[in-house]
Amino acid sequence: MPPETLPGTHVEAIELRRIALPLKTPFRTSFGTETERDILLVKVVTADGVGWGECVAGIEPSYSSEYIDGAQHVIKQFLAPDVLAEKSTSAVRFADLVAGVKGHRMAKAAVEMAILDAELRHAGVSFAEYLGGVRDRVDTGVSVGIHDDIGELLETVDGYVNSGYMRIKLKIEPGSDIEQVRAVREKFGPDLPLQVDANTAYRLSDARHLARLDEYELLLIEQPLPEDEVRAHAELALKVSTPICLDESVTSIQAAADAIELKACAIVNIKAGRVGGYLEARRIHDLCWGHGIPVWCGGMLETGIGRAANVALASLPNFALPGDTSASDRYWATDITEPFVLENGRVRVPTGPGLGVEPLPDILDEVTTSVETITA
Ligand code: OSB
Ligand code: MG
Repeated sequence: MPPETLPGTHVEAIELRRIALPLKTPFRTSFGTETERDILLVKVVTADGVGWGECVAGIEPSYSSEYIDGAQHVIKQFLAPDVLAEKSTSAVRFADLVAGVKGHRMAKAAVEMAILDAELRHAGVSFAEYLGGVRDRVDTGVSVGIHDDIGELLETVDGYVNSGYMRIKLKIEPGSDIEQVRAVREKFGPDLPLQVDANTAYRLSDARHLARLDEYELLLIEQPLPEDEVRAHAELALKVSTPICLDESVTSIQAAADAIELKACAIVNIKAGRVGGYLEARRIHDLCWGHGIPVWCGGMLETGIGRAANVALASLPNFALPGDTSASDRYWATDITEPFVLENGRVRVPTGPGLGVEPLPDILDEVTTSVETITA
């Protein structure tokens, strides 16, 4: 379905709902530990039905500059009034409509996603079909938080390998890197697809240290250096043989194009929230494809709402590596939608209209901590 065929819709109200969901196990990265997620869901109420979006901003501005209260504020004060003032809005026009608001990509992505869901539900078209998906299941990996104890790390990885996950990603930071990777390689052997994610925890001066990872034949090292140090990633790439993948640095298609041109990355992690929405995510997919740069779908510990859209995105042709699109039970005791399940290392792409999943009303009520509704 070509993008311009979206019907457009009149948004009558925007509901901002906060939910609290405890993670099954704490998730530790180089920027902190999360034990419970506080998530902002966006529901647009239109003349043609509703649409759902999920904001991936964290409680604190530690992955990027965005955080959940800021996202809710910018939606309420700036994005929602722009949308509610329009007679007819479409996801394809949303980015231009809110171009006067700089940044706040996670906030924008959540609203665009809700509008897109409403339009696609009304049109009877799934996210995957609209975005250009080519498979009905996506290869799935799992992101493993930092563990202080190597024995516990090996146990955790063993559990995920036995569940069938197709690759393991280890979160790393200085002091928890080489030994952990070596231990996992020794226990699981050379055939386990393995990669690491530093979430900006290193400096270019660590190049020789990071080159010690080379002997472990990792698929990639994700975002070793700070977000705005794109050129330094290009220098690092000359000093390590492990392919470099960017996450935090790729905030837009322009940033992706510059990083590719500078040879700062050989692989790109695509997260719709980070780049302002699923439409920009698709453009980055296409750009990378044209440059022979494989991509994979990142994750931000989403509920079934965000996961449905991520899995649809991951069904596009240049998603060549397993994504952080793990099954619901990797994160939650009870997801807010029908759970996504792992089947032979893959997760099924929803086929119903729009996201193809909805929050289950009873569960949603139970986990809701606040609701505010904005009208014109
Ligand atoms: O860097 O990919 C990341 C979670 C929160 C913030 C940043 C990241 C992550 C993950 C989790 O790695 C991936 C997932 O959702 O399974
Ligand atoms: Mg990452």
